[in-house]
Amino acid sequence: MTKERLFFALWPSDNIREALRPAADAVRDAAADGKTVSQDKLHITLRFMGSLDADQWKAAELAASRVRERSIDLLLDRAGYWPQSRVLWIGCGEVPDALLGLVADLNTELGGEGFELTGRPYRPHVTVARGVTDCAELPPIRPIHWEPAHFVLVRSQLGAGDPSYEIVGEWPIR
Ligand code: 2AM
Repeated sequence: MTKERLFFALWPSDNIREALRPAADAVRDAAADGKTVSQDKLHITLRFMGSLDADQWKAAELAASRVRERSIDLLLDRAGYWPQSRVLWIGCGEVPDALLGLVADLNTELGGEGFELTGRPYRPHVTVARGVTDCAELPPIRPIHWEPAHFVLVRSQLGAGDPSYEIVGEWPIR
């Protein structure tokens, strides 16, 4: 049975992507090396699901459909670098409780469908470059206000180059 690599995410609108571009470029300039994430692929992962078969995919969708709506006000106002994962990112200086609530809700519903939570504590971020081994001091970010209207399920296909992403499900947040 074929399996698909899937993850839940907040997917920026075109306007937010436009606003993210100069910020991402400025942050990217601080990196000594690594690979830039293209503008159309910028996102915030809510939960990485890994490879799911068709039944698991359906169960994940069912869980998502049970997530309560809420309004989330994100202020993307800081950049960061995680040397261990070699990731350069943009995120929130203060992560809103509503975002953590959404992720907690999603995880609870996924738990009810048999998906166990593994891995590190959740730290929401937009990855702007990968494979960065060193970087200079990061510039300040001109804050970007983002109120996502929905969250999505994304299919990721790995290839020789960048992974390709396809939105395969969408649920309202507010
Ligand atoms: P990242 O941007 O910090 O690399 C698709 O791979 C998305 O899922 C990416 O945004 C990635 O985060 C995130 N993700 C979280 N856990 C992952 C894992 N174990 N393997 C691959 N991607 C993961």
